[in-house]
Amino acid sequence: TFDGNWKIDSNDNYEKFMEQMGINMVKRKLAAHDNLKITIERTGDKFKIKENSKFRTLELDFTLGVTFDYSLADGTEVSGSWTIEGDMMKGLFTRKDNGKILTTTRIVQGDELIQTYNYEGVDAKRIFKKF
Ligand code: MYR
Repeated sequence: TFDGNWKIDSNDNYEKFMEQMGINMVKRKLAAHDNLKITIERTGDKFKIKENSKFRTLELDFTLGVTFDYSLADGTEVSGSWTIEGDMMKGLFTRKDNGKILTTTRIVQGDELIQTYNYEGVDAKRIFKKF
């Protein structure tokens, strides 16, 4: 279900979330219009993600339940893992610079992939559509 090519369609509270993450205003403005595209390929417990945005292009692989390192587009480094519960992906990541926790989920509903984010009490959502 997660498989496919997903393109950002809309954001909900994403700027407030980025502010809570400590990202400065100029970067927040740019990131709110990052044209993010994600390609997801799942084979059993293994995922291959291709990420493309105005900021960068990258590919990564991870296995459910196995910790990996990831750098956010602004350079913030996190470490953590994804699991699946029911039809939801749940990610739990720890910032390397301050030890604080960032949680994220992905779910496919109809023709949308909805990703939620939480950091220090602030929630945001990014909604993707297939392309
Ligand atoms: C992936 O599955 O796409 C790779 C792993 C993602 C891990 C962390 C996701 C948190 C992204 C937060 C971005 C907010 C920037 C302020």
